[in-house]
Amino acid sequence: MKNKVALITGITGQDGSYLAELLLEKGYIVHGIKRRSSLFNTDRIDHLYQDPHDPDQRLKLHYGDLTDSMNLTRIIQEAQPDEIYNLGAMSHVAVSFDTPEYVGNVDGLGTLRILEAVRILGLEKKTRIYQASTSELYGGMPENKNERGFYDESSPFYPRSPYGVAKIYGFWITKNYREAYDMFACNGILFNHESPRRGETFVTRKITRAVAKIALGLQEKVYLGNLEAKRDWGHAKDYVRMMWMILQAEKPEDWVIATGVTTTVRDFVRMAFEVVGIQLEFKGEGVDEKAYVKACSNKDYQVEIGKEVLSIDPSYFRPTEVDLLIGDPTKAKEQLGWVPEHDLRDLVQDMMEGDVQLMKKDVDLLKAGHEILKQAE
Ligand code: NAP
Ligand code: F7E
Repeated sequence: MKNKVALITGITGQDGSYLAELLLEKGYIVHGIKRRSSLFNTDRIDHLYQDPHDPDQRLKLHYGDLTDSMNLTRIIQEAQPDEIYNLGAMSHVAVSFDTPEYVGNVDGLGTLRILEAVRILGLEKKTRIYQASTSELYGGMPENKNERGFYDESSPFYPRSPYGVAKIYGFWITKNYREAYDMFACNGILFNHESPRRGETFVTRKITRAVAKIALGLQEKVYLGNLEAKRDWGHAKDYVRMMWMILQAEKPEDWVIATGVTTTVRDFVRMAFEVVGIQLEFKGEGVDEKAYVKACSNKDYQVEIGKEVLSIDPSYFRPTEVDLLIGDPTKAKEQLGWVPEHDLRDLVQDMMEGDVQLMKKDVDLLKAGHEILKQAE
């Protein structure tokens, strides 16, 4: 049987890397678009791309950018994909306030460029399209939750950042092309999902990296912004499985993917420290809130009792914040049979294990450096 062909924009990102793994396991030929950068940017997919000269290599990378229509059209023409997953985006909400025009171009118009290229090439009936929509569309407006207290497929949108506003264009243009041209184009409205491959400046990964470093004596404390914010955090591995399921559904539709549980940033911090046996005590309020070590039960990670390990830096506050997100994945569970394999505790454990291993390499390097210096003396 002929291999199915997929094209992933954003293949070098967290989700793109897990999705590429999944699709290769399923026997797909996977084309990915990577940006040119002055440093290597393929760390997350290098393990999938051992020998680029092997003609049987099923992962094929193309240089490209979502701001370049001609480039996108050429790649789609060459690949003739059965499925396109449009995951490429400037995905950082806080940064979108600094680069609003760029975000509009990439996250909003970029989606249009993909849809229009498929149409121009006459592939509307062949190519199914997944658009990476987001819970940021809801903006956390409390009055827009359903009667059970969740955001679902029928909740109104009220984006609260240039990122959310750009993604709302992506959402509606996808829906419009589905209706106007009868294309199999779907939105996955995904709530936050994390993993050991999460970008280092998103709050979960910033926390797990900092906690690992603090436990190993490599960092004194971490500075965060709004600890009250609540997010519905799932594991990226469970969410990329849903992206594929959405494109295998009978009809093109929009789907909410979430866990249905919401947690504060403060509690995520607590859980991450608990993985390394450290209990915290939070004291103070607002910008004066701090966290101190209350108990330390793991002999491998001895941090002094009473040590201050967290402070607030107001520069991380956003001009407009999304206070609380919680999603209702009932439709995806009932109609597509989605069963997530990870809960928040597993997720924190997985991320902490990844970062402790990573930071231990730094400790080993430091020790090796000291050894060499000692021998040279
Ligand atoms: P990510 O780790 O930030 O990855 C984004 C990817 O997009 C990277 O491969 C990046 O390339 C690429 N990219 C950025 N600008 C581009 C451009 N101008 N042209 C082409 N590619 C570009 O994001 P993620 O967490 O994997 O998220 C995947 C998608 O889902 C994004 O669209 C995001 O907005 C959306 N989403 C994410 C979440 C979440 O919680 N993770 C939730 C809902 C929706 P570089 O590697 O070169 O930077
Ligand atoms: O922030 C608060 C911050 O940057 C989460 C993206 O994948 O999910 C992600 O967007 C919360 C916010 O993710 C810090 O104010 C506190 O309330 O990890 P984040 P996000 O903004 O929710 C959605 C669904 C996407 O679609 C996006 O692409 O944590 N927070 N202190 C902090 N956030 C950061 N980054 N850094 C802090 O120091």
